[in-house]
Amino acid sequence: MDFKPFSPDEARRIVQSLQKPAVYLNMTKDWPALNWTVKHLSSCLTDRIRFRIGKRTEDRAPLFETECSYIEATLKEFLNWTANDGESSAGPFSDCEFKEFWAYADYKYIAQLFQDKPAMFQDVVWSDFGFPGRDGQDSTLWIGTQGANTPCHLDSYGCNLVFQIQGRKRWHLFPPDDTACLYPTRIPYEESSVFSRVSVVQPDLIKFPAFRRARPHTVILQPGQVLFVPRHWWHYVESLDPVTVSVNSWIEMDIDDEARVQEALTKTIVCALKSPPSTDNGDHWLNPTEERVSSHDENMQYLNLAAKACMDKTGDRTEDGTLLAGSGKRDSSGLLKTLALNAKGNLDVMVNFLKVRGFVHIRNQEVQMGERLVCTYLPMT
Ligand SMILES: O=C(O)CCC(=O)C(=O)O
Repeated sequence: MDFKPFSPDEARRIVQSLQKPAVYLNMTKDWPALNWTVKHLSSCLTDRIRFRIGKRTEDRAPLFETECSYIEATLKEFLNWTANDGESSAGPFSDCEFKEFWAYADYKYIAQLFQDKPAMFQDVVWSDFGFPGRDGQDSTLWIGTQGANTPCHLDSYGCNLVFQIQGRKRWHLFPPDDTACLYPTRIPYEESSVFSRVSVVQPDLIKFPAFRRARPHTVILQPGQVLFVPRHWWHYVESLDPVTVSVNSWIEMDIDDEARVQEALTKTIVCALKSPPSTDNGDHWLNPTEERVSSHDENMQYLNLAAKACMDKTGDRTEDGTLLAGSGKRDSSGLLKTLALNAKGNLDVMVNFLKVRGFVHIRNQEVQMGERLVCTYLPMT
């Protein structure tokens, strides 16, 4: 087939209206990024990058990034390791038995990786999907071995287009309505990701019985195909072939304004609960993708900005022009400044605030127990 099955406008309309995952075929034949095999990329990118390492054996608990080991190596060394012939140098991978471990250079911003080769950005042509100007600069790159996987999570913002370049990946997708069956948690904490406590390929059904009711949509994504992941669909992703490469782009949506407020609130709560030293806080709760723990003041600023942007759009203000209904000290400009919040202390203010706004629902007992944490969030019913 020489022509593309959808015009950019048609492809975009599908992205904006479809509520189920879908795979686009025959849309990328002329994309230069089809040549982005690891072999090709290893000649463009000679710096060391960080790989996440895991054991190939499946566990009944998800392997979160907080529990992985990491190796910094070049793509050449990675490629030599995957060849597994013992002839060429695998650098830091040499200490890792190829048959036993997988490696994943995941979630790498192409804008950063190839900042000295900006011409490469145009190799990814999202304008074919009706997003003019969107290219590799707005995309992330994922390079893995067989068995490399991303624990089940949902992305708080936008929807997602995923271009498979080398090897195949199996995607296990679950609709947003299955959220309760997936036992959501914000620990490990990463802004914009809600993780599931269930290992979806080896579920512990004694611990997570409701998972039986989850409705997986499974698809194997082949090179050249583009997967559309609608907003708030959960996904667990595993690499099936010896080497896999994919590129994705999260497409912002108007409704993200609200999600930004939810995320800012969640961040404020999690940091407030987990930052103080306590017996509950010995775990590695911060996902390695987060640079550092932000201060309460920073979180409040972030929350205010998010709320302001959201309310400015919806025009939802109180009489005196204050943006946020509810409690909490305010500074002279009416912005929320502090909330009574500490690890074991009074969360009522925040919980009430959340409920008033209808943004999130917090399971009160879990918050108050403060053991494992903490605040799962569920859509308000
Ligand atoms: O490819 C993967 O391993 C995960 C990708 C992912 O989570 C995403 O694109 O949102």
